[in-house]
Formats: sequence, C-alpha cells, structure tokens
Amino acid sequence: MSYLTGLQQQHISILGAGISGLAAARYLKAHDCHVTVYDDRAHQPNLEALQKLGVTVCYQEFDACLLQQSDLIVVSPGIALSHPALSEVRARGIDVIGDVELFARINSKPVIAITGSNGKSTVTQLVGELLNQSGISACVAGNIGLAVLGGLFQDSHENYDVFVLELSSFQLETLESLRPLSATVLNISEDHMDRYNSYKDYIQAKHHIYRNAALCVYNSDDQYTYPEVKTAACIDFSVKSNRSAFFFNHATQEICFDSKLYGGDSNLISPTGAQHFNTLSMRDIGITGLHNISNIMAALALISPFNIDFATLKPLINQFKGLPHRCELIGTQDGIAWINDSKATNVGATVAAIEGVAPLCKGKVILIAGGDSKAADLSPLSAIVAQYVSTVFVYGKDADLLMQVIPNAEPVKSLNDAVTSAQQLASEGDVVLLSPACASLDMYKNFEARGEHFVQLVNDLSTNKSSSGGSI
Ligand code: UMA
Ligand code: ADP
Repeated sequence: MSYLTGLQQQHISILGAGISGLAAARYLKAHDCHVTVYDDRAHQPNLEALQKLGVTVCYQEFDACLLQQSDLIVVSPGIALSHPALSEVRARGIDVIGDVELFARINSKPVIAITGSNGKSTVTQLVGELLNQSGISACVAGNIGLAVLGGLFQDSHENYDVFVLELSSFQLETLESLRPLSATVLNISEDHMDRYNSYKDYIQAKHHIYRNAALCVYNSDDQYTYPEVKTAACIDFSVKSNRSAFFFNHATQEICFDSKLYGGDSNLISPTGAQHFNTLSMRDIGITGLHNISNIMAALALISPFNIDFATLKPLINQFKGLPHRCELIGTQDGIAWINDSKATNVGATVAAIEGVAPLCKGKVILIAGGDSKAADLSPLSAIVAQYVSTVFVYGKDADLLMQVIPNAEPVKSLNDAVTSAQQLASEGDVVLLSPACASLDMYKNFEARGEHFVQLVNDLSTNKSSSGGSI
C-alpha cells in the first residue's frame, strides 16, 4: 500500500488556510482523504475556495483536544511548532509535519532543493530556467510561491523530470524524507530570529536540507553552510578563494571550474556532469554583484547531475536578468541611479547589496533602510556602512535599532520622506539604494508592495526630471 493510500484511512488536520494549507487540502481531498482545515484568523482566509473543495473548515484558536483526534497534522510554514497546542499534541505522539515533508513522502520525482538566508529565489528561478530551456522539464515550487503540493497536484506533474524547490527554514524544520538529487545551503546570516530560540536552531533547521542528499553544494566562503557530515558527493563554490571547485578569478573576472581540486580532499567527489564546465566571463553574465556570481556557481553545481552541455548553458546564463526587487536598477535621473532592493529583508542581503553596488558607483552611495528587523542582530551593518555609504535614511518600526548600529543615520517618517531627502542630497554619479535590511510588514503588505511604492515614488520624481534606463 502506498503512503497516499494509507492516508485515506486517516483523519488529517491542516493548520493554516493560506497558500500551503489550501494546496494541501486540494491535493488530499482529490485523493479521497478526510481533511479538516484550521485557521485562527478572524478574517477567514480562503473560505470560499475551501468550501468549494468540500473540506471541513474551522476558523478558531488551535485546540489541542480537537487536534489530538487527528492521525496526521500538516502545519503551514508560518505556524511555529512551538505553538502550545502543537507542543501538546506532539508530546502525545501525533505525527506533526510540514507540507514539504508530506510532499517528500508522496513524491517520486527527483528534487533539487535550495535554501540559504539569501539568494534562494534567484538560484531557484535560475536553476528552473536553465533546466527548462535545456529541455529538462522542471517544476519550480516551494517558498518561491507555488506550494509544493500545488506543484504535485498540477495535471502536468507526471511530465516533470524534476522539482526545483526553494525551501525556507520554516519548511525545513520537520523535513526528514526528502532525498534530493542535489541540495544547497547558499549562505547563512541572521533571519527570523523572532521564531527561533537561538541562531544555532535556525542554522540547524537549514541543514536538514542535506539529509539524504546525493550531492551537497556548499559555499566555501561561509562555514555555516558546510555539510556536517560529508557522506554524499560535494561541490563547493567561492568568490574569495581559488581553492574551491567553482571559484571566481578576480584577475581575469571569470567564473572557473577546477575538477582537479577534488583530488585533494577525498570527501569532494566530482559528479561527472560538472567536469565539462568551462570558464564564464563577466561579459557572459546578465546579473551584477559578487553575490550573484555565487548564485550562478551554486546553480551550475546543482544542475551538474544532468550533464547539460556547457555551450547550451552559456547563453542561458547571459539571458537571466534576475528577479524584480532584488538589486534592480529602476533607472537614472540626472545621473543618479535608483536601485530597488526591497527583497533585502535581512542584514545579510543589505550587506551583499552594498558590497555589490558600491564598487560600481562613481559617486556617493545613499542607503534607505528600515522596517521590522525580526529581532536580528543589526551590527554587521556598522562596518560596511562606514566603509561604503555616505548617508543612511532610516524609517519604520526599528529605525531606532538601526540608529544604534549606524549612529549618524538620519531618521525620516516614511519611505516618501526618505526618497525626497535622498533626492535633495544626491548628485550626478550617486546611487540611491533601497535595501531595508528589515521585513516590510510594519508598513506594507509584503516586500513587493514596498518595492512597488519605491518605484512609484522614484517615477513621480521623474515627471519633472530627465530620466533614462541607463546603468550605474
Ligand atoms: N495562520 C494561523 N495561525 C498562525 C499563523 C498563521 O492560522 O499562528 C494562518 C493564517 O491566517 C493564514 C495561513 O496560516 O491563513 C498562512 O500560512 P503561512 O503563514 O504558512 O503562509 P502560506 O500562505 O501558506 O505561504 C507559505 C509561505 N509563507 C511563510 O512561510 C510565512 C510562503 O512564503 C510560500 O510562498 C508559500 O507557503 C508556498 O510554499 C512566503 C514567506 O514569507 C513568501 N516566506 C518566508 C520568507 O521568505 O522569509 C519564510
Ligand atoms: P531569498 O529568496 O533567499 O530571499 P532572493 O533571491 O529573493 O533570496 O534575494 C533576496 C535578497 O538577497 C535580495 O536583496 C538580493 O539582492 C540578496 N541576495 C541575492 N543573492 C544573495 C547572496 N548570494 N548573498 C547575499 N545576498 C543575496
């Protein structure tokens, strides 16, 4: 009997009626399972869609007495396992898993799994595009937007050769059954510290991705990404040292691959697919910043088991222009470049943005930051701002915390005021960078809404000024 057939005899509770909860309900209901969906928010999310499915929906506080009647509880990623009701039912031995663990128990297709504090969506999208455009049918899903069970539910799922999954630390917490073809932790910096007891707990959750992976791809520049036990094949990448399999040659400005390096460390076993990579010049790359060089190297390593010809990959990498709201140049006005990096919702992303943008800037770098810091340690900003940034405007819930680590930052009331102040200060050759280092949720629905507001404000400035697409 398959795992799915076994589920048909069980009572399954789904917690959270958002994207993952709805997808889980749809998938399980279509496979004749008994499903109840719980959500503790009064505005009754997805009520109509769930009613249409014919599943029972309860909009109420999570109640351990009710939940303990379940055989299986599928928890949406935004709901912490430390929720008192969940702690109680777990203590009673009820199986409490996330939607990705459920996916892993059901799915039989190969999976490429991607996590990290930053760069997940960029790498996931790039891997998906490289595969699909090379004739390998890839379904891109997970934290990037399409719930994993939504991917599995699609009519076309039988035709997929591989799932490419962006996985958050939340989704990795309960993950045990996934057996990725290749998996990576791209980098680690503090994020979601309002959910975890310690930084160690956050890192541990991320490392679940390497469990059972046939190929581990890690970042030699970040020891927190190293697999704890190198039992699988490994490929490492680095933008700082030329002793990694994939490395960046700063003198020639090329991404290089050195298969010989595998000889030095018996734990580093090269899959044959990576052997034929050639060098890739900066001219061949469509996205900017050293952090994106890391992202490209990670993507190439992750797809190496597919043995795609390098001549096929090269133009595809050139075509990839990155995703909106990630170090995106909106345009230049009077020689001032405006960059939208609204997706920088943690310190690591903002540090990477400053490091990536400052060397390309002929004038001053003016930074706009602020929002909800999610209890992160903001201190890594101090040195990088002191080195590269002339003025910082801060706003939002944690503006005071930002001012503690950047003492000469200038507080403003809103993003509108920050844009106006930046415009008054900036002159030809300068860059104005929105890279908030914080989540947007104190003032916006999400990072997209914040980025779109910034773009709108910058476009409004241009009604009186000359503007162009341009470059930094
Ligand atoms: N809910 C409760 N009680 C709670 C918390 C939430 O009932 O205590 C309910 C809410 O009312 C809502 C539902 O749970 O109806 C939301 O569930 P959710 O927060 O898990 O979000 P989903 O809509 O299922 O979306 C999730 C991911 N969200 C989170 O992890 C917070 C999405 O990532 C992901 O795209 C989607 O699954 C599909 O896989 C978003 C995200 O913000 C982009 N991720 C975080 C990040 O990137 O930093 C981790
Ligand atoms: P995620 O899905 O992990 O949030 P994204 O690709 O959406 O990652 O990028 C989020 C933010 O991180 C953006 O501000 C982007 O410029 C920055 N970023 C992208 N790749 C990296 C990287 N390898 N290291 C650090 N920051 C990065």
